[in-house]
Amino acid sequence: MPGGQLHPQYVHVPRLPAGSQESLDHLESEGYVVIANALSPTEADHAIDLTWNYLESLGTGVDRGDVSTWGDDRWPINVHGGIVPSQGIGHSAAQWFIRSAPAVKDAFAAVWDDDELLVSFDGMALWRPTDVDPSWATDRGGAWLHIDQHPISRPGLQCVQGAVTLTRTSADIGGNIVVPGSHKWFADIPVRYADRLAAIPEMQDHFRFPTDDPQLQATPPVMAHMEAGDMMLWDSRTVHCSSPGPQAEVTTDAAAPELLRVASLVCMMPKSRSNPEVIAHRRSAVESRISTTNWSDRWVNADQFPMVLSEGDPTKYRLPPVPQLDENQRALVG
Ligand SMILES: O=C(O)CCC(=O)C(=O)O
Repeated sequence: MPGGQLHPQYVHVPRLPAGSQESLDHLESEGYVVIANALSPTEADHAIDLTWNYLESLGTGVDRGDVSTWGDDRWPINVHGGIVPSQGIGHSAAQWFIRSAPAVKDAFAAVWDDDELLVSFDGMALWRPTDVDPSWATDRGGAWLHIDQHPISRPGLQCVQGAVTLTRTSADIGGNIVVPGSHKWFADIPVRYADRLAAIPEMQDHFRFPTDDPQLQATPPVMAHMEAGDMMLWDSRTVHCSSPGPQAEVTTDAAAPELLRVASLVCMMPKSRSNPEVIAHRRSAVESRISTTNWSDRWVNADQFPMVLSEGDPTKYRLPPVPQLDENQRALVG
């Protein structure tokens, strides 16, 4: 993989029912699993509509029917070329709709054998068409293959992340890529990468894998096929990122432009891992519409990410309205 190039294989893996033993077995052995139909195709389409409502209500002039309004001057701040992590997206109607789907919770409840769960206030991967503007391309996988768990301060299984795709994946477009079985490399990272780790604060749950790592070289990443409404779950110790497809070629119809990829980041962890101080922050985050990372056991304000603050002016966006949550949703806040 010279120069950080990666060649993910586009694969069809079993799409397994939420909460099934097969799904848990796949997650444990491979470090990831595709859950079938977390949302129905109709619900996925509805969630795309809600996502556009969010984008159009930012007050910057984004219009879903006019691709000339999708430029960076109007689009919410995005990182890695494709992820919108802040500007109220974590409390958009789209995100609350998706994370309230029963199958989403069933999948996480089975992972933890616990149905008292807290949900992340994560953002979404929104990929604009690269034939219209090549600079909209998401970062190539080799640039940011990572795990989302500190290898020293958080030993063992701590978190399982999720991405519900609202659009069907294809080899052309790309999506989330994972390195099968790489969660099993985690325990050796402090030994193999002591110097690299020394530079990472213990509270920072992000570790980038160098692409010349011999284990990575020997294990090609995969991009799993997913139907609209499917959810990928992956262990935070699994090496992953997103990447354009190996055959990235798309053609946009200017009369009916579409996003290439719309995926909701969603993560649930047992409430027992959190604490009253974090929960107080989470309750107030709903009112102030602050987004978070995947972790719900620790308070991490995604609107304050240095990467977000350096990418644009956060004050120019109108926030979505304060979500009116039902009892089940309030339980997911804590
Ligand atoms: O699916 C994606 O766009 C990448 C998500 C990811 O790498 C993450 O949430 O850590």
